[in-house]
Parts: sequence; C-alpha cells; structure tokens
Amino acid sequence: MIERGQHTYKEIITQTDAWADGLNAFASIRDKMLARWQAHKPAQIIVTGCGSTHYLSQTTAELLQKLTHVPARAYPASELLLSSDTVWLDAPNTLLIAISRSGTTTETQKAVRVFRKRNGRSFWAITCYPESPLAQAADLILPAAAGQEQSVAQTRSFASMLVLAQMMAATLASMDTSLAQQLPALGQSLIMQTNDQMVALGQRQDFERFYFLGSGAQLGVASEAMLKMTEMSLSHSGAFHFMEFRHGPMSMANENALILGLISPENQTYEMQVLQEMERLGAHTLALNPTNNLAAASWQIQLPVSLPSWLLPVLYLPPLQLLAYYRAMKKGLNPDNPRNLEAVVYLDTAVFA
Ligand code: F1P
Repeated sequence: MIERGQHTYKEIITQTDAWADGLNAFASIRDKMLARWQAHKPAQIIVTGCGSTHYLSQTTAELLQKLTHVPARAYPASELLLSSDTVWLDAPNTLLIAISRSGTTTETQKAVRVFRKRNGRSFWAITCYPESPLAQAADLILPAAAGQEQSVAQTRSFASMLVLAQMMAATLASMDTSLAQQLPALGQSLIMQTNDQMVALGQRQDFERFYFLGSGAQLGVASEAMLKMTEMSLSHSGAFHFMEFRHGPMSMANENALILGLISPENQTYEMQVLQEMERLGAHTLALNPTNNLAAASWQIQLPVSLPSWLLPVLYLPPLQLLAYYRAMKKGLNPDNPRNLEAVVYLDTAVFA
C-alpha cells in the first residue's frame, strides 16, 4: 500500500542525488554543447516549456541573457504555437531550448515542429527522458534521467533540470563552474536544516494565501514554488517580481498571508525593504537569504553566502518544496496526485496546424 505523499516526500529529500547525477551528465555533453555553440552562435535564444518547465524556462532565459549577453526570452510552448508570427522573428538565427520532464508534452513537441518549419536552425532539449520524442528530435540533449519521478508534481525532476540549465548558461559564458560540485552537499544541508521549520510553517492553518517574490533569475523559481503550493496544497498562491508586489498585490497583505522573499545578493536592499513593509501591513514574511545581512522578516532561511549568483537558483527550491508538501499533508491531500492533474498534458494534435 503506497502511503499518501510517499513518492513526493522521497523525491524531495533525495533530490540532491539527482543533482549530482545531473552534474555528471552535463560533463559528458559539455564539449559537444560548446562545439555546437561555437558553430552557430545564435542572434537570440528562445526557451520554452509548459507549467513547471515554463517557469524553469524563465530562470534559464534570465541566466543565459545575463551570462552570455545573447538576447534570451522564455515563452510557454502554447505561445510559440498560437502567436507564431509574433515570436518567430528570426528562426534561422535562433537557438530554441525546450525543457520538458517527460519529453512528450504535445504543445512542446508541436512548438519544435513549427520552429523547424520556419527554418529554425538549432534545437536543444533539457529532459528527464533522453529517449523521448522531444529529445530524439533535438540537435543536443541535456539529460537529467536521475530526475525521473513517480509524483505528478515536479520536484526532483525540476531541480535536476535546473542544475543542467545553470551549468549550461555558466559554461556558455566561459565561467569557472568548479564550485557547482558543492551544490548537492549544500542542497542536502538545506533540506536537513530547514525541514523542521517547514513542518511548523506547513501546519499553520492561519496562513490562507502565499506570495513568492523574486527578481531576475529568481522569479522563475518563485513561480515554480507558487505552482507547487497551488498544485500540492490547493492554496491560493502568487508569484511576483519583488518590487511589483507594492503595485497592487500588496492589497492582500494581512495576517492570513505568508510572503516568501527569494533574496538576491545584488538586489537585497530593495528586496528586504519590501518584506519589511509587508510585515508592517500585518503579513507574515520569510526571507530565503544568501547574504550575511539579516532580513527584517518573521522567519529567515540562511542560504550559503558568497556563491556566484548563477549557482543560487536551485538552492532556493528544497525548503519551498517541503513547505508545499507539509501543507498538503496537513490538509489531508495527496501531493503525489494533485487534484485534476496528470503527469503529462496530451492534446489532440489536430488542434494545431
Ligand atoms: C509539463 C507539465 C508539468 C505540470 C504537470 C503537467 O510537463 O505541465 O509542468 O507540472 O505535471 O505537465 P513536461 O513537459 O515538463 O513533462
């Protein structure tokens, strides 16, 4: 008898093994990736996915543009289908990167076909299933096979694909990536150190709404955390750029709201100010903080300090996944099979041209 939530829990707390596997897998494709990049330096990069992997695409595009200075943008795969004339401005000089846990999502596969029809030249796939149709159609596969999971809700899969994306962006920018070898151990320490705190916060029934704030590459991770809280615990959740929260959403800041800030070293002053103001409005706040400066927040999770910013995105994830998991379990839900959801969305391919 499979216990409720058993898969999700196991996949969250063992995920750093998949991170380590991802680092090894990346090492095996690194030179081929660099050769393709040198052979066809794109004028622009489009990154795509659906649901969780769309949010992963957002973080990936931010990192790619920041580190390589090549214009990069994330679109949900559906946009690449429904707004083809708008988004495919220069397909022959575009690198398309499609991210998909399954490698079988209809919209993502169809988006690649449209790209090819428009003479798109390079398509790379980041996926947990290197034998999938999406992967087999790619010029380069970045495989995260150890991220495969039983739960419908992406956790280990998302994080291991994010490790590949972080390594890809830093490597294409000719950066020293040796510090990445520390990620699995740092992630495991975070899981151990924050578990009890996430149990306590997950039990809080006075929290009715959750808002995840991030800037730059952190917004995609904040959006994924929002989706986990939504999918797993059926709670009202939102994700916003940090300073955008003042421009309307802060109307929801009160004693029933938990606002979680994914603090970034370069923007910490402005970000911590937002959390402080929300505290004054009566909201509860939690800072995920990779700096030595204490945030004025109800709770704080200390992330490793002094790491290069491109290493950080995946480190925010484990506590936020645990929080969603424990809240779901407290509510008697089963995060392994969120209401209404399937592991993959298949559409009638006749729907699209
Ligand atoms: C995409 C996706 C997931 C979502 C749910 C349904 O799957 O939308 O992001 O959480 O599981 O499928 P994939 O293309 O990443 O396999």
